[in-house]
Amino acid sequence: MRGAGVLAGGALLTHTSGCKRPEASHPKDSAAQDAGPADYTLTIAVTPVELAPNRIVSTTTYNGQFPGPLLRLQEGKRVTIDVYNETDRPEQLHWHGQFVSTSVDGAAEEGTPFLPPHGKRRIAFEPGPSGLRFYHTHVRAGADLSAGQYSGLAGPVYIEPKQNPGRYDREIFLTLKEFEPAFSRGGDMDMDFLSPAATVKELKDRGESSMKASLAKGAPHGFEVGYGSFTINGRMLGSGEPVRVKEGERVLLHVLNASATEIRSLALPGHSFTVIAMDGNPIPKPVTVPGLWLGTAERVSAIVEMNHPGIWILGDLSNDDRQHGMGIVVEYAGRTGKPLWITPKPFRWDYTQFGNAAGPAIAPDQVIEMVFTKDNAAAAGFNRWSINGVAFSEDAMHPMFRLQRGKRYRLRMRNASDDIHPIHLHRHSFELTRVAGQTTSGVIKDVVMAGGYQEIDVDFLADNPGLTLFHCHQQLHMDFGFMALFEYV
Ligand SMILES: [Cu+2]
Repeated sequence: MRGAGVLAGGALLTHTSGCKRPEASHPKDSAAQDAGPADYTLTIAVTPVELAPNRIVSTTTYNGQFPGPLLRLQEGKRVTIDVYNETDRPEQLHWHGQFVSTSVDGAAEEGTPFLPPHGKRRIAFEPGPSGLRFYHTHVRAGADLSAGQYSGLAGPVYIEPKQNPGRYDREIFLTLKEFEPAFSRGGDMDMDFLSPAATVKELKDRGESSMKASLAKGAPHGFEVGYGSFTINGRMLGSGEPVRVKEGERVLLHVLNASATEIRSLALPGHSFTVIAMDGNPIPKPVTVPGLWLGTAERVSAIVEMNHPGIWILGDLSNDDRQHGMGIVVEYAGRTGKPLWITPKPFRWDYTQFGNAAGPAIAPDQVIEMVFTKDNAAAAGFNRWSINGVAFSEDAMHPMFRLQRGKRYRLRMRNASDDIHPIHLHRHSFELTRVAGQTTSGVIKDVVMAGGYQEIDVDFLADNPGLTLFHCHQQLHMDFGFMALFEYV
């Protein structure tokens, strides 16, 4: 454990059960769009978070808790939210996966106003689309590991559909998150789990020769980030309440990877996962898989049939990360004993298994080609990332792509690096249409992992005008160039 951010003892833990708080305790904001109290209040402040007994970290949170409060909103029903920033630095609160306007979306690059230090902003919007979304900070952290998504600023959102609310008896939300970040040279993340595994020779040659040239000049590998503690719902494995189940129950898990930088996996010995939605959007038909993989900001909703009584660890496939906390105990009623982990048979994560084998019914009006490149350690020891040769910078935020409203675009993403990039498009969803050479349709997402030296196509309709941010969701990558803006009116 690192010294600076750690407090001893459990007494300082602030535990907030709800997220509503009286309006009167804060000054009125002149820009408030609605009179009266807000539906929800979110307060950004530095607070202690107890990850395990006697393991308390100080980090920035929403309402003094991690994850931030689960917001259950209703599709299309206008909601007002007061956001207080009680920290010393400007903040942005991003409504990930929702079709909101640029004034609310929570990205300075799109023009959303910052939440000033010790200031307040009231926002209002109509939630949508339905399903599992989330909110998180959207500021540049750079070399500051207390800022951005390295902090505890993330919380789940569930948007109830207009029709058919509450189809399941029991829902469990699981937010995966690491704490105590530290810089390292080179990472140990599993990069060999995607299927199809086909790489593109041209991209591989390009990436490898660039890396070779950098190392030949004596450059070290660019910085990566590792973590001291790993949690599900803010508690290290064995420290939180177990998931208590009964034999025969069908439990709907809503899993959110709120990591700043890491790809996560999840398995439960003796059980399988029937995936029904990805990034909150129903897939064409349920598909049963032995385990889950999620890039940063990805969500999976899956039903687990509790048909294997015992005390189990629902945990990450990485032994090291699971042993440092990335897991939660699943406890069947009437069973006792030590939680058991059994490593599942190796499996690959194939997005196309969740979709239709045929391509999309509608052809795009235009194909936008993008090549992602890495300049090893080129930005003061950090890897610098470029899209079509341009590294995004706060000084030059010109839109890279001009679109036309109402047109359908295909993004052909070509990854000339060996890293996996969880690519995110703001304020829109996209449909996966080709994954590493495999045609597909019907899987609607807002983040997708682009595999090392692979190509992936996604289609989207330009139907939410204004500046739209496109970026890799890996905080180190987005902070060092891996962003671009679309614009249309
Ligand atoms: Cu990336």
